[in-house]
Amino acid sequence: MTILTRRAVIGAAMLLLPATAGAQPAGITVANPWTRAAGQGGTGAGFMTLRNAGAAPDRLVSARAAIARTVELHTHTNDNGVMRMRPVPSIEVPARGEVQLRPSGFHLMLIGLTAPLRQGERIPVTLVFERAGEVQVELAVESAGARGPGAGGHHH
Ligand SMILES: [Cu+2]
Repeated sequence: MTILTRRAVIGAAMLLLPATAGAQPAGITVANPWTRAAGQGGTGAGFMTLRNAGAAPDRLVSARAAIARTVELHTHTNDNGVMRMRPVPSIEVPARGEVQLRPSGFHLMLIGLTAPLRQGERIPVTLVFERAGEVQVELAVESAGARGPGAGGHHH
């Protein structure tokens, strides 16, 4: 019993360290990360605001999530009135500025969900920045038709 407890405490301490180390020197902060409910095997989209407190621009170059086979960076383009998604190699976060990932704009595409995204859950995602390195976020799962963070539950 004592050994089990000690292991649990050490395990929890080790889990906390990378998240803290990744978030602090970054200059990057993330506001309102959210996603929509989606089914297993399908795709999900991740939205958030990326803020850069640093004096140099940074860029989001990749992302990964345990719940998705792969995560791509996408944007939307208006192709003669038809909105289409396409992958982009990176998303720039201007110096002392911010960029929005939102419906009809930049977003994370979670492809090949290994489990459903259920409303009310939080989905851990690792963002990888060119300068800031890895930043951990948790997407709050809103309803399937939600248009913004924290808004999904109020429509029904
Ligand atoms: Cu997409």
